[in-house]
Amino acid sequence: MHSENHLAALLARAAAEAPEALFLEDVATGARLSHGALWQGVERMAAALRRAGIRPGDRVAVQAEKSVAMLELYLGTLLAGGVFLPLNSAYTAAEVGYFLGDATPGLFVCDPARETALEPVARKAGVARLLTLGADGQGSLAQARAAEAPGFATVARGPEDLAAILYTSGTTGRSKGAMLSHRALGSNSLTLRDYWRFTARDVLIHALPIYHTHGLFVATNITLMAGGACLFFPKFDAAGIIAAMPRATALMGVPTFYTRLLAQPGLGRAARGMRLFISGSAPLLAETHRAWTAATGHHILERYGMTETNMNTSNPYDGERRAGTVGFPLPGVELRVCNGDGAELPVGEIGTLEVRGPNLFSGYWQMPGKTAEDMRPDGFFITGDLGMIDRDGYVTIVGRGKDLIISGGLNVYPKEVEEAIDALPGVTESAVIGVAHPDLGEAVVAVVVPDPGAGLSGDDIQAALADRLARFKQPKRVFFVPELPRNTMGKVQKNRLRDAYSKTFA
Ligand code: MLC
Ligand code: AMP
Repeated sequence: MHSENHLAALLARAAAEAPEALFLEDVATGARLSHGALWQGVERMAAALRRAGIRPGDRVAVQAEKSVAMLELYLGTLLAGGVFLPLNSAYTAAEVGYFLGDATPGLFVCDPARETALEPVARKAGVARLLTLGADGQGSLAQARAAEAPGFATVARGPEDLAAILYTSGTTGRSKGAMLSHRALGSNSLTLRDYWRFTARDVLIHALPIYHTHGLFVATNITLMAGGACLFFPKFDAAGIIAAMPRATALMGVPTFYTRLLAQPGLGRAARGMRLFISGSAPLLAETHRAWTAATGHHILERYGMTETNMNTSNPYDGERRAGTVGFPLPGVELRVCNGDGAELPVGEIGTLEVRGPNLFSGYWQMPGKTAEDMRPDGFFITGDLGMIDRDGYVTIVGRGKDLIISGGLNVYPKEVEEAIDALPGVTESAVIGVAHPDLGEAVVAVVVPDPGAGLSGDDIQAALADRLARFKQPKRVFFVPELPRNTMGKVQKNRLRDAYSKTFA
């Protein structure tokens, strides 16, 4: 099935073998979908995309709510030879405008409710077509798909062709589109399926968003490749997940999932029949790992990945899942700890993590200079994460060399928030930091120097940012200071600010 299309062939193999097997139960509606029925819908979606003018290599950008139709759009884009480009549904129109202008998609798909707001943005960015897709099955793309028949003639795509572009913000300036090939996605998902022993008997609780690597590629691709099923939640819902556990075998989540689930009654009983709990995208506190074991008897399996690299390391399936570590490099992935010059450091020393393998991206979209900066000549990618490898081979992430906040598993680049705040009238300058937060891991905090006599309040700042930055990037707290601490070079000392505000959410 779809044998000429590298990634689609890997994803659709299980459906060809057992088309009647359940792929998904939509928790919101109770609707159930088999693997075979999924791919029929995907073929109809691919036909609609072709009719909308999508040709091989065209980007298909989408900002929509999580739905089965959006999964069909992802897979339909692959069949049509296109490049899938999902955007966080929290992005403001201004943010969406940047991505559309940079990626120049052949088609932009948005939620029907946002069409009026986003149509001028898409037009300004020069996007050829705008169609809509609602989580409730409404929208012009849903109608176009309904008018098509299954049996699409799949477009041939090789391992090095692009399957997706996912934007990741940069420490300096603009967001970068990570180009992900059929090879990178296919090889990583196969490795993970086998490493974590996913089979057709698995039922995954899928409560992650599908605009990021974790929910889209790790969770969805593995379920497809295993021929397993998922319980598809529109978004995270602690009580709903507890209720679903007795029918499920596995859960993938960010650490916030686990801290929230720990506060739920009935967790221990519900988790009894589960096979596997996986955490990633942000550091899982060792204390959460231990509390989970105490409550459920299960050891959470923590793994480490990035948009650019897919998954790099994982704790073992058998053997010790060591709290506070991200385990071992996955089969086929090489990982080394280096100093700033790329020289490898001895066991136990802390340095920058560099990785190499078939899982790596193909570069940043239209940014060859930036791509070259982040790659070593021997093909290792410089992650910007700081870590070490211990004598037993376990990798521990101890911090980040890049100025990055991870809030509830979502990345926020302080620079972007600072630029938005600094542009406001009455602001001299600002520094944005991540502060420990019991629910989100880290929360965004802004420290602002107002112009003399400006009389600004935190609410003024929040209100002014509302249509500029997605809600999750907006500061949870704003503090005003007469000046920022600087070192002798004039650089803002963020570590001093982080210390000063460390108890904000304690
Ligand atoms: C929502 N809000 C957040 C937030 N999520 N604020 C900060 N950080 C977040 N992550 C805000 C909303 O804007 C809203 O603000 C309020 O919190 C409640 O919104 P909600 O929609 O009810 O939140 P909730 O559904 O509870 O979402 C929290 C969450 C979610 C943690 C469940 O953010 C989530 O699913 N995160 C996972 C992200 C993810 O998939 N990351 C993987 C990236 S891939 P207000 O003020 O309006 O009330 C990657 C590579 C790898 O990193 O290794 O995997
Ligand atoms: P993203 O750019 O959204 O793909 O986020 C990737 C970043 O998330 C990595 O560079 C790490 O900083 C972080 N990350 C992912 N998994 C883990 C983990 N298990 N522990 C600590 N940090 C993680």
